[in-house]
Amino acid sequence: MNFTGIPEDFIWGVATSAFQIEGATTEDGRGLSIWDTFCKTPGKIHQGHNAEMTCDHYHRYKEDIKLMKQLGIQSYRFSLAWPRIFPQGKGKLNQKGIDFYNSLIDELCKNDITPAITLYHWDLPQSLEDQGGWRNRETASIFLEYAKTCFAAFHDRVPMWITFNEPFCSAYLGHYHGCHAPGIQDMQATANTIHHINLAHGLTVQAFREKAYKGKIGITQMLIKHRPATRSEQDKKAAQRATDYSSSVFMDPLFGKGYPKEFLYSTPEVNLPVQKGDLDIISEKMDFLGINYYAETAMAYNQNDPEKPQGVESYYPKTEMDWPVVPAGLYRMLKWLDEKYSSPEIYITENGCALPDTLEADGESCHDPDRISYLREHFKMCKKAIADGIKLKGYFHWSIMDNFEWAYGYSKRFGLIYSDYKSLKRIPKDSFYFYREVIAGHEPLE
Ligand code: IFM
Repeated sequence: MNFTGIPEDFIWGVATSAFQIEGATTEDGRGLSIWDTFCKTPGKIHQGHNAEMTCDHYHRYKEDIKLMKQLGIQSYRFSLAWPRIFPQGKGKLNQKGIDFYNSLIDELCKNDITPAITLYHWDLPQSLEDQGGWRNRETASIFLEYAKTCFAAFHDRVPMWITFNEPFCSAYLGHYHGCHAPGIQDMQATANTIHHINLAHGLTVQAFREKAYKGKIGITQMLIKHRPATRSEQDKKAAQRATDYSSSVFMDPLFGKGYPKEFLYSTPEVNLPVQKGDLDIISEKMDFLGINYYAETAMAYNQNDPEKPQGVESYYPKTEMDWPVVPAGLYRMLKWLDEKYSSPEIYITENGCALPDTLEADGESCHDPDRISYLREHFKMCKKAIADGIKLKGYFHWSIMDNFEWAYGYSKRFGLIYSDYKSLKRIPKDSFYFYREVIAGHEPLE
């Protein structure tokens, strides 16, 4: 009996990424990534933290899979570290990298947990960055070769493939704001990155189709569908413009709509380096769309600079990331996607919150009631969307355990499991047990 009201075949999972949990950054032939370099750049990461050890998942993956089994998830979404497989990004393959992921995948299968692979979660090999990184069109073809190698090695056990995680972050945070690797601040570099990642995605989907692999392939987007602060036409336009900037520029070309005109008009100083045939490649049909939902923001018209809509305050509580908790925004987002992009099959490939979690004096427990209510409210929105007929097929919580939160280092905790970074002990939080009840079908999500 399932009391949740969410269909039995809905996939419940958790998500991580290689750089954030693996550690072992210099072991078994792994090459450097742009994030290794960024961590060494003074002032870029909170208190100079790095990911050399992080959760040491590279050595402890069996223990972590045991915890996943206890949690009862059906699927585990993780990323492959490109520099573990091709230390220089291309050329000589590192067999030990392939061996590690084979062992991880085999262990998951042994435990009846379906592997879901993300090919790129931000750790570009440093030697490719040295040749222009994502600003260079050539990187898209090199990515394709890497992706083909991964398909050939793992396709027999992996039914779900995600080409890219959150191109938004690689493009804007990495190349416009400069707060992520490679730390560039240039709008033309951002536009090049957007287009070349979109292109790499399309080439990869085509290659997957050519081999007729059995699994499904899609992409994960961090989308922000901004809502207008008021009903005024100007605020509506401002919200639309902000959405074009953050989301439609990634989504529209994937769904055969080209780049949003508003984006092109409002950034006349930059050129999207589109060549003949690119848009056809980019819009190669995917099997599903992955979305990472964390927050929604209200946007208002900016009198001082009409081209730059401004975010406004609202009443929602905020997480440790200062992100407003807006469960209804998830529902609005799902509706928007369903309507605008002709009802794609959707997975929520990340959702979660950073909270000021602390261990109890016994060192064995961590009470996180706010995460439980966060989850409950977001699950209710999933249920509502499914009831509306939206093809929402699964949910992956970010994250199974606290880990290296990029520029914030270890200062933000997103896990269902508390990570003690000194002892490397993993301590399930109350939300771990709550999620287990949901997955088991016991929690009426009302
Ligand atoms: O930790 C990140 C993850 O790598 C990508 N999505 C958002 C998460 C929380 O910031």
